[in-house]
Amino acid sequence: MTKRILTMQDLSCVGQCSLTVALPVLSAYGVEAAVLPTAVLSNHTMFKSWSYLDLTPEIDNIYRYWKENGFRFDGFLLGYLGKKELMDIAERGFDEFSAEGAKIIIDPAFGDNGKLYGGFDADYVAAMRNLLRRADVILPNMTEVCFMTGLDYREKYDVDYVERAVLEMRKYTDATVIITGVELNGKIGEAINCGGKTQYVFAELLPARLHGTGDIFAAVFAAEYLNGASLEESCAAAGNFVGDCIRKTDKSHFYGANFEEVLHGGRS
Ligand code: PXL
Repeated sequence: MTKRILTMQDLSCVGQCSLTVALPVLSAYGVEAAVLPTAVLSNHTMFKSWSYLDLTPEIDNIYRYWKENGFRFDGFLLGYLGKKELMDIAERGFDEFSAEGAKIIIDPAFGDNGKLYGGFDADYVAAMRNLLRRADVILPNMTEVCFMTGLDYREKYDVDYVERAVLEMRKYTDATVIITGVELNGKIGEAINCGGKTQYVFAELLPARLHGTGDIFAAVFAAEYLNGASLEESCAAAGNFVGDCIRKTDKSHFYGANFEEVLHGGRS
């Protein structure tokens, strides 16, 4: 049976991130994608200005009809939510709409490169950290781990630092911790920890850092994982896919990665 996933994140009308990434990627990977848009933005927040329509007030209504129609989801993929009030709403969603054995995958999606995205603060970070106790798998990057745990953020680090980051994160959740975008020994990859020894999956480190690659990674990972791939296989598939997207992205394109051509079969 085709798996059905509910992805909760914003809809940025322009910008190749969150739902405009998750929907096509999940579908192309053979997963039925349902959406809970948390907000509509004119464009993502790495542009110089943006509008923001909060959709939180509509969600009660949406949930009411989902309940009436008896919808259930095999998985949840959470990304950029936008407001801390959405954490409770997400928990209600898990409680009311999980199919048996449903997997909850959360990408905290509030920061990168040592900084919070525009509009986020310490309260949001704390609320996200609290939500992570409900997850089966979490996909923070190093910036997000540091904000959530108080670990000092570093541009350059060694494997001991990554192991510390994993242990710090484990204090807040029993979920599988997958730290994304880990750079070690000239490669980039993921540190995967389910409580025992940390496993690493690496790919080629490319010179470009593009916006939205975390969202692409999360969507591929979630689809592969729900379809039965192991954690390592899902990370490898997602990491390689992101690498291909970066290679396909024109140098003059500054606001996202070219995942479309890769989905379309790598046509250049
Ligand atoms: O890619 C994460 C993301 C998602 N949604 C919005 C964003 C960002 C990152 O800045 O601004 C609106």
